[in-house]
Amino acid sequence: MVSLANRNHTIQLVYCGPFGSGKTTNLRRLAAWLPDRFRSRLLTVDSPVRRSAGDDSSTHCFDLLPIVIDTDLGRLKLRLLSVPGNLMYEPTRRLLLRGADGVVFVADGTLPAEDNQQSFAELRTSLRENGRAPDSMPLVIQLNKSDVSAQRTSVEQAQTLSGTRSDVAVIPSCAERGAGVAPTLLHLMRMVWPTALHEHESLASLGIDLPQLLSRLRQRLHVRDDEPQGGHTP
Ligand SMILES: Nc1nc2c(ncn2[C@@H]2O[C@H](COP(=O)(O)OP(=O)(O)O)[C@@H](O)[C@H]2O)c(=O)[nH]1
Ligand SMILES: [Mg+2]
Repeated sequence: MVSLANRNHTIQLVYCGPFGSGKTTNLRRLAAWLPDRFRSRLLTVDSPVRRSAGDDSSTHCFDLLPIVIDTDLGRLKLRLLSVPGNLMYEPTRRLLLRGADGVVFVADGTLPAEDNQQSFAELRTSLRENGRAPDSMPLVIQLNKSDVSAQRTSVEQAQTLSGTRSDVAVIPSCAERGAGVAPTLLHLMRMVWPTALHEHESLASLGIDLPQLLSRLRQRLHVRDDEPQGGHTP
């Protein structure tokens, strides 16, 4: 007998990247497209740490957006998290990355390539410290702020972030306007699904395959099936 608890499955997707690259904006966009605002509400968690004495503004800690997909046989929860890029939050980042099934690295096209590289290196360190092999983590690189004319990180430079990996797509985006946001998530799900199925055998009991899952996600996000998915693969 399958217990109800076994019918709930969670896939954790973590958005990382430099401070201000657009991680929260990605999740905000997705939250605004989802029809069920109640179950899929964007939760922003602030830490009570004060920057200085007398400052009572709390600092931003992380964002959480659940996307629930029900099938006839159970429920799949995509847990989207955005984690701060700066070093101060390394422990939070490490904790949230521990359970990651996939990662979106949101690079900031308006930053010099070295800044994106440094943030990416920190992501790799956090993964390694969790005992996760950075090179086998399902990963999509989003190159954000494509609307700004003064680009300081090119698509080619973004592509080199992942080193010799040939399975990592770079998706140019303007998260502010919503462009590239859904294709990034859909592409990451494509990368994550085979590994997730392998690692959580119970996922198979949901009776949903990847094309069905992507189609359900597109419906939820109002993306047409024939819409180009974007992305540059080497
Ligand atoms: N020009 C432009 N600005 C953006 C874009 N995406 C996000 N931003 C802005 O960049 C700033 C930081 O975004 P935010 O999502 O808070 O960054 P986070 O630190 O990665 O969560 C905000 O002022 C956003 O409005 C974009 O595609 N183009
Ligand atoms: Mg943020």
